[in-house]
Amino acid sequence: MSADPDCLFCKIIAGEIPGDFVHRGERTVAFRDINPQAPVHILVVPRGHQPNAAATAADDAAAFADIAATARAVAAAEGYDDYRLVFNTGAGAGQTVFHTHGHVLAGRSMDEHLA
Ligand code: DGP
Repeated sequence: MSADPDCLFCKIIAGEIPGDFVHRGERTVAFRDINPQAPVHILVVPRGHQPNAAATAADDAAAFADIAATARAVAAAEGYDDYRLVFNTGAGAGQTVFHTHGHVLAGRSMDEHLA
């Protein structure tokens, strides 16, 4: 599986930078966001480096199934059946770390609209 030596999330996956992991799987990992926006804010990250969700969709669509399954599992492990799964895709959409990741958000009202 490819890794980018300059990528923050590749470094966290490799253990070069600490992460508060809640899941380490064959194809995905999950760790807590350093700047949580909800009581539960976990990043679900495919091990293989892709710059964003659009690239993953183009090159490894099956990775989305892995991400979705991991998101469900980590939310359930935190005690939540209801959660939000968000992919910021591209700098214009607010993406700041260019390794595909889904944000799992839970534990507060998600009633507000997205835009
Ligand atoms: P995005 O804006 O969608 O690219 O989200 C990137 C997220 O990554 C953002 O919510 C903050 C989080 N983040 C940035 N640096 C670190 C870090 O070093 N460790 C952890 N756990 N999260 C980080």
